[in-house]
Amino acid sequence: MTALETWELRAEFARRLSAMYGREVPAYNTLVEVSTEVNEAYAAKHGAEAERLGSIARVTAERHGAIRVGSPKEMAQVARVFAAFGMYPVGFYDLRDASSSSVPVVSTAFRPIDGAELAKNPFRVFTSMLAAEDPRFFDQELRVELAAFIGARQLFGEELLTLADKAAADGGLAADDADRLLELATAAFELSGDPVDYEWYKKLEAVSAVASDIGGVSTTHINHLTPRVLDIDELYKRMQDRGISMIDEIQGPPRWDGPDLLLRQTSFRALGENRVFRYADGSTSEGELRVRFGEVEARGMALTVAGRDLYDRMVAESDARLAVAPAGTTRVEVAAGVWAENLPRTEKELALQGLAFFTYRLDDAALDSASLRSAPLAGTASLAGLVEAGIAVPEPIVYEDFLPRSAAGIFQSNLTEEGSKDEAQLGTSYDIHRMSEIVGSEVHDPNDLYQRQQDASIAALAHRLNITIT
Ligand code: OOG
Ligand code: NI
Repeated sequence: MTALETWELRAEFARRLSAMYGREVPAYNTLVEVSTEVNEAYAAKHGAEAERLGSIARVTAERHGAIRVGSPKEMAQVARVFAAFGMYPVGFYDLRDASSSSVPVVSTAFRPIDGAELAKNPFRVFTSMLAAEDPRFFDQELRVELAAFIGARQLFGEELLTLADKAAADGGLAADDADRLLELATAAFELSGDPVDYEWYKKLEAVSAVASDIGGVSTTHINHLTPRVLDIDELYKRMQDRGISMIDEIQGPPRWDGPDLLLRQTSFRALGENRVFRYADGSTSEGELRVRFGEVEARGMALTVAGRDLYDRMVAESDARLAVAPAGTTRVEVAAGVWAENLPRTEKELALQGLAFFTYRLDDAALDSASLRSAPLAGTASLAGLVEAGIAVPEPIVYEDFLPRSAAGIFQSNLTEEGSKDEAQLGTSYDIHRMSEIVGSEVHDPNDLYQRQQDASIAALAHRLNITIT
């Protein structure tokens, strides 16, 4: 029997989770179906351009999942499970203070970090940990109860963790072990039919529906699984046409006539799912919980730190203008205007202004052109000069990460209650370093990963041209 390499394990893990989630939340299958239709239509219309930010094969298989755990111990364990699939922690998101909506979690995303691995299968999972000791959300009594409840449960069994460690150490597994790993890992994220303690669940729900979803039950589950689509506005329309009502607007950058940037997402509330509740007197009854939803996303180019600063300023500017705009004006309309005023409309300009990350391809035809042959490149050349001359062609690097404000918005898409938060208290502090300690390995800074990819391509170009690029 043949062994499975890490990326094959990852692709199969994503497939199995997708099959499971489709059985659990049938609207997800509709979403995947409509996404596939939209992608096929888009590819037929745009040809090779459609593959500028990833091959059609990659985009069709592409998913991100979202899961939520309750403690540093659970976070460290889930990191071992994901490492088996070549998925490593990238980025730190503190959603406790994200804009107007606040959720009592801190998060990272587990994903492949190397270009070749991403191209083979980019499966990623946005993973949130309940900030169960943050006094702004949980009073002393609840903190003690939460720690006891979460401390007593086991989300990931020993057999799963041992197999995961083996897969990570060996870069894959023999077929039998691979099958067992996949079976156990998928099952760990299945919605449990175990009875839910009604009073405990409701007590947490009064603080936050996210807190009850995480700490109110003794297992974890996929919260959503998100396909990638090439035209999210078209998808939004087609879903509405099918009678599935989406949240009010698409999160992230507005639609505009320049290149796709960062990440645009939208979601719909899933239907209630049957759960069994257990009451204080020991009796049980059937009930319903609405905790999961459908989400879809369009991915664009990764922005540099300067580009991201500009993006954040444009978001703030859009908010400010919206606040004084005539009634009925939408955020998206306002934002589209702000973008048109502030952003260059071509990849080449974004590259020249250092606003987005690129790899650089050598255009041999441009290099061979007569004028260049008569005046060969000197010992050094500027990247901008090479781009202007058409010798170095910028190819966009796709954004592989998440946006904190959109994430907070997505969290809200199945919440009906506001929840409560005591602003007078001081929050517990978390950052990317603390998250690295919790996870047990370095949480990568996404900017470093994009920068490394860009630098490597410039170095390769310099090597081929036998010059120094400044
Ligand atoms: C995660 C929400 C964030 C996204 O795509 O931004 C997220 C969650 O609901 O657990 O998935
Ligand atoms: Ni998501």
